[in-house]
Amino acid sequence: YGRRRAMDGPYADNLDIDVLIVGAGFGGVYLLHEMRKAGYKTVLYEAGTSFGGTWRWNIYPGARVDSEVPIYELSIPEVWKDWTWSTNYPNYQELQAYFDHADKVLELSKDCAFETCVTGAEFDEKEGKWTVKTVDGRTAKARFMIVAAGFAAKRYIPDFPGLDKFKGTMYHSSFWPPEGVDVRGKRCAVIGTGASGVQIAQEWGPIAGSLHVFQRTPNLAVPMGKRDLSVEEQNKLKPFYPELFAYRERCFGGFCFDLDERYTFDVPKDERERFYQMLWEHGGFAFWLGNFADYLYDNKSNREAYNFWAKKQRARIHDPRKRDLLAPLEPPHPFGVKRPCLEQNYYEQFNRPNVDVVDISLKSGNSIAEFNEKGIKTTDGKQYDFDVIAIATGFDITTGGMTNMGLKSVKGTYLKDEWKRAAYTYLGTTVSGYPNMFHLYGPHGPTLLSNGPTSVEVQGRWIRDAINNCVSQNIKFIDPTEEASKEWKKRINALSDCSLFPTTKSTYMGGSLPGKAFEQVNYAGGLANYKQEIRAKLPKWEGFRVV
Ligand code: N01
Repeated sequence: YGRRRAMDGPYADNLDIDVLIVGAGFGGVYLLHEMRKAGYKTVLYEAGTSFGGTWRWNIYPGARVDSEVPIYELSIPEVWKDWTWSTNYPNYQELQAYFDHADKVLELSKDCAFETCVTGAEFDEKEGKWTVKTVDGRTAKARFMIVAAGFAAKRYIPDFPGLDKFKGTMYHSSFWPPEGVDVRGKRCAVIGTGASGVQIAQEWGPIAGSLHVFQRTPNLAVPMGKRDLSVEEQNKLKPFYPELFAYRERCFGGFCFDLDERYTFDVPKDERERFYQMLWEHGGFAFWLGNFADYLYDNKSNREAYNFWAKKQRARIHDPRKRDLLAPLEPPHPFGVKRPCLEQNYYEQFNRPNVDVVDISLKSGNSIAEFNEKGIKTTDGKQYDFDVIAIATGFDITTGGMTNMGLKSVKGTYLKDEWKRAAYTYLGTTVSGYPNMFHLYGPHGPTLLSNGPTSVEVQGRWIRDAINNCVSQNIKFIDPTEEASKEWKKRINALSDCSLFPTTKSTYMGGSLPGKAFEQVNYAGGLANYKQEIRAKLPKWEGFRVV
């Protein structure tokens, strides 16, 4: 927070406004635009230095989106009409440029305070306003607060013994230095094989002196299907963008394809294989959220999909030991209950003599014993010496952004304490005891099971309409009841419990943080159903205390 800014406009102390938004990613941009269109005096606080949210923080080597454009962009015509991409899966640099473009055409910056980190917020029922405090001592009052902090706002670094002793270069994937790290010829390690770890490994394999990937669970990664996009191709499609953006809201995952309505074993074997092959060749999440309807619910169907995946990926790995670790014959967990990473040449990296995988799975009994001056020692007694280590162990996923900003309820309790045992929301957009506070792309929405911009727009419009209703109906505040929140929690669990998601510890089930509640934190019934469910509650404020 070193850079001084003029302490006026959105940076001023003692602001008194209609709406305060926290977070400048897709959610923040969409809602700032919507709130201003509706005529509300709105200010956005962002801890980083510009728009882009996760795409400003996650600038590790190879960081690239796993959802295809134009599906992965906002439906705001002023933003898309003059924007084109170079590829269907842009990297973080291009995504940053997209956000700069959105900032320019929508003139967003004038209402944003960057390098402004929220450390506390509480609502005064008498006044009907939030008081929000920032790390540098500023205060703002707002009638409505919108938390758009995303699912990856709080990074997670495991408490490895001796972590501070390592003398080489070490960064968490979401805190990478903008100038980069030169790994040419160096001894490198990647800890973690989520999307971040896989992407870093792909970049480092060809240039590092050596690369060791520490793998606790193999990533069941699928081919990305990245290709160049021409300006002509995109301009030809633009007249259809409005329909495309409407259609994505009718699909399970907010993409432009859906789960196939057929059940796996209703389809003859040959046709089944052809279907899998077609999904595979399409690339991206087609093999995940375009697969047979039953495979996320039924073990046998899931195994069939897994077997196809294993056959495909095993064929790419030459060394039998590495093959069995990276793409085992026996599934480490059902396919798709952890988000599959989209890879380009991840498996081929392990055919290089300089690249290896270190098995630290629970099954192996091996794990990281300690970090030391030279590198990492594992519990099987081996010492690995490194120059550079990438910690790609993820985040305090989904709930971390909200529990990390000092939110205090009207009962005097803190959200971070309330959610220690389990997270409760109502509709994935509000929390009981936090009146006139809304959140999006966080707990209990379709979030990690969906395409980000689609979720953001469905929830964003709901929030906009809720605020408009409060204002037009002269309501001081709305607050979801505890009963309604408990019912919503039951709904979240019921949707998840009939699926295979609860079989596995994953980002969907709360993430890797030791001690964090093992619970479904996403709405698993599909985005289209979610949209209908939440919209139905709005006209009569069903489930809300209205004052
Ligand atoms: O983090 P993750 P991420 N010792 O939580 C391992 C999205 N994203 O930063 O699976 C050793 O997925 C952990 O092991 P295990 C992404 O989709 C998208 O990669 O728990 N290892 C796992 O392998 C996801 O939703 C994009 O057994 C430890 C890894 O660390 C979210 O962001 C790019 C460990 C963490 O994987 C986060 O992804 C990047 C320990 N103590 C991210 N603790 C794209 O759009 C954890 N691990 C492409």
